[in-house]
Amino acid sequence: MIQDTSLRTSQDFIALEDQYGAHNYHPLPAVLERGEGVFLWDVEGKKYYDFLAAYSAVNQGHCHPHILKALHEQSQRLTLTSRAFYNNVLGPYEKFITNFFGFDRVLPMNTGVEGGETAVKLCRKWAYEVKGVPTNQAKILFVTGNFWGRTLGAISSSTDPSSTGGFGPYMPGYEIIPYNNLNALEEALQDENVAGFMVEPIQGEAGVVVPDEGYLRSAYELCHKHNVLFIADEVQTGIARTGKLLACEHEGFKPDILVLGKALSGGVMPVSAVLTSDEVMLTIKPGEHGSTFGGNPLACAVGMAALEVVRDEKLAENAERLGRIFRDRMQKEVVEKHELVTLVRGKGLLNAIVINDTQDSKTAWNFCLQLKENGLLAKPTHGNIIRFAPPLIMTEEQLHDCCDIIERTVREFER
Ligand code: IF1
Repeated sequence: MIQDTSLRTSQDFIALEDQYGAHNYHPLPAVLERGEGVFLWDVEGKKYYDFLAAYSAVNQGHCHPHILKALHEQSQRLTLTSRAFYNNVLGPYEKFITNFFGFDRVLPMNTGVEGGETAVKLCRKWAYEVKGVPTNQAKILFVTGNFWGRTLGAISSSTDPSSTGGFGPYMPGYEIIPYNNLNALEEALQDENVAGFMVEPIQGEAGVVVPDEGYLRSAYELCHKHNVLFIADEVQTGIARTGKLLACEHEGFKPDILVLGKALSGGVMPVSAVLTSDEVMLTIKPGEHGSTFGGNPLACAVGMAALEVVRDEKLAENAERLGRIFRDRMQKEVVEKHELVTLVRGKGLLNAIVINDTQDSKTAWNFCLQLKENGLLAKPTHGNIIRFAPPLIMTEEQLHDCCDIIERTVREFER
């Protein structure tokens, strides 16, 4: 509980962050204090639909009772031992998650970006020990517009100047090729030192950019032809968000290395994981990679509960069904009827609309402020794109309510 009784209004809390925090974010002015399911409440008691779901970490909804039960129970027994010793939750979790996603082995980490780093390290190790790439010559391919976090390893693959600017020098051994372009991939794969190709099945940060149908599948096949590992960054698209358990399933293949994060804990704590084959995973030996918190008993208990919710509440099916309704209503009632919005795109419940404003970012920002007034929280990305990604436990009735709010806000805004 907040002890200082002089802190009451949203402005009080915003002023504190402004004074004492780093200015590395520009949040919408909503100060949230409680969440339940698809709803959030601010410190003034105003209720909102959450249409961001903590960047897809809260697919199961806020404070899901099944996940909280696992958190409470495990937190009273054992939270952290480090990997210097065994614990009695890690093994059961490893068995559970590998069966759940159909991989031989898992390496547990905490944040999504650590999952990405782990995947890149595994890929390099495999290149030297299995593929036979000469020492320090391994190359990893990335695509334009990718986003996998904020570490130096991650920003070194970025094409976004706000991620990279002022933070060089960057990691060697990376090559960035155009997204959604199979010719460019095929050309890059001619280099025998290429070890891996890392890609988000749908680009999140870039603005929910869906590649052409067949691109991912063909990219996967090209990689195999050239003995290159296909690394799927499903930190945002995975765990039912796009209407399948994994977005790669839309194109009927299983990546060689899978990176998961975010909803792996339902937003309760940072839990990420890298899943792969015996051949790749066993190239890393004791002492060569790890983390103090990775695989901790609390995270493992939470992770299993979070995945049980996804399975038992059929969240992939719900995301697929509601996503169709959402895009259909947005297309007919917003895109076709109003100039403000030029298009809607996405898969499952990972969607975005594009605001008709290429000059500056103010329109989308002001539109989100108006959505907030009307009881729905969403945030612009890259100026004129607004991501819409509610918790996947949303009901059809709630979704219609949200579409009503968006449609009404567009009408108000155009006046
Ligand atoms: C921020 C967006 C979402 C990710 C993919 C790895 C990571 C992410 C595909 C790293 C993280 C974030 C982080 C968040 C904003 C955000 C985001 F707006 F940039 F696009 F999700 F929508 N791979 N995505 O999307 O995971 O280390 O953060 O746990 O504020 O930077 P992380």
